[in-house]
Amino acid sequence: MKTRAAVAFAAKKPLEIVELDLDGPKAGEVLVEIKATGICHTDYFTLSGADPEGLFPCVLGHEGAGIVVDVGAGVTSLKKGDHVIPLYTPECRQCKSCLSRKTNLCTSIRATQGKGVMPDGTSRFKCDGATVLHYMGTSTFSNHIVAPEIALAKIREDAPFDKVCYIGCGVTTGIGAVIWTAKAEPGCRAVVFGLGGIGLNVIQGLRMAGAEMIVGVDINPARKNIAEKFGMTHFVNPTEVGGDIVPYLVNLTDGGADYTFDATGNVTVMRQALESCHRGWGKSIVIGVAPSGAEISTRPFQLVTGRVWMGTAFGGARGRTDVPRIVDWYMNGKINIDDLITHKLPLERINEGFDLMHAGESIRSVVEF
Ligand code: NAD
Ligand code: AHE
Ligand code: ZN
Repeated sequence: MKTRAAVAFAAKKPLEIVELDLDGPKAGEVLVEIKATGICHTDYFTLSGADPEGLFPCVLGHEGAGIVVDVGAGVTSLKKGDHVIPLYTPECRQCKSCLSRKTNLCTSIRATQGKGVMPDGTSRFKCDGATVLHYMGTSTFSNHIVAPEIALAKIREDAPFDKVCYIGCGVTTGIGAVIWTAKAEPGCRAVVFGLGGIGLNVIQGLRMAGAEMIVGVDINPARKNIAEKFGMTHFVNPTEVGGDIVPYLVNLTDGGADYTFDATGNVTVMRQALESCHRGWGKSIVIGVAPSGAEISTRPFQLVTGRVWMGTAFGGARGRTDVPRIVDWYMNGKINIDDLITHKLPLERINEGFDLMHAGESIRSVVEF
């Protein structure tokens, strides 16, 4: 079939809207019509050329929602007409990682996913006869995709696509980092670095967890009002703090935070986040994705004295199990998504979504097909 997609033909180039050929679903695969997709900073990270796994040409996008159009042989858990959210972290429930119950990082198709192909080693996309690669197993910047059954969460049919697409990454990553990775408890004190599409969901998760103090740190002063609306109790602009931000935050949190979160992708900030944790028990959670070659560092003393450095992918969520629950939270008014979707764009204007992100004007831009 033919479909319309925003294709990244090369790093650092604007996406081009083209008609692609899409092969139908093979065994274990599903054809989905994508109705809406968010634009996450990670899409920009890959487009910028900083992603060591970035391959071109490809169809970016990993924050979508849509409707099942067709299923391949052997697919049992989904049927035509089901509403779904594609999962860049699948949940096969059979691999060593899924069975361990210690991680959400299903490993069953990670190798082929990272090479931009389906589990059989081939791509379903073509442009004028030439292969175009998938991205994160999702490629939600295409109006239609093929994805493995295990990489699709079935969701309720009354959930609006233009809002719940954000659960495909940002909402789940931010809230999950608090409740599943940090396991933050009522009364805790936390610092969130980076108040964008992910960090504001960390703040929302901390409020849900009953945090007593939620400090937000961002170089963009425009983030203060929206972060307060989501539960931030104190705002810190590092450019306004004279000198090192770490002692400032340690003092503000009375000895250091119980939990800190990096949602910037900046390795200097990641170190500040670790060192702003409380001696003896503070946990620092790395969410941000950093460029090829970037490394984190600190004095081992920081860890010897009890701070814990950890990371999270997709907030520790097990997609097929947890994503439908998060959709319910949204539909029941337990979480706020609407106020974070600041811009809506048609596919033809998708590059403006990246411009708005860079200008610090958008929290999330959503493309509707
Ligand atoms: P975003 O662009 O919406 O937000 C980033 C925020 O960080 C902005 O508000 C920006 O002003 C702020 N910032 C930048 N530099 C800063 C600094 N030095 N100090 C303080 N604040 C600073 O991006 P996003 O979509 O929220 O993504 C955030 C990061 O999380 C990215 O690195 C992204 O790739 C990553 N990410 C990781 C996962 C995961 O599963 N681990 C999931 C989604 C996104
Ligand atoms: N290809 C990148 C990896 C980037 C990365 O860590 N991605 C996160 C999701 S970011 C979503 O916005 C993730 O899921 N990581 C686990 C995994 O298996 O990739 C690189 O840096 O190599
Ligand atoms: Zn993302």
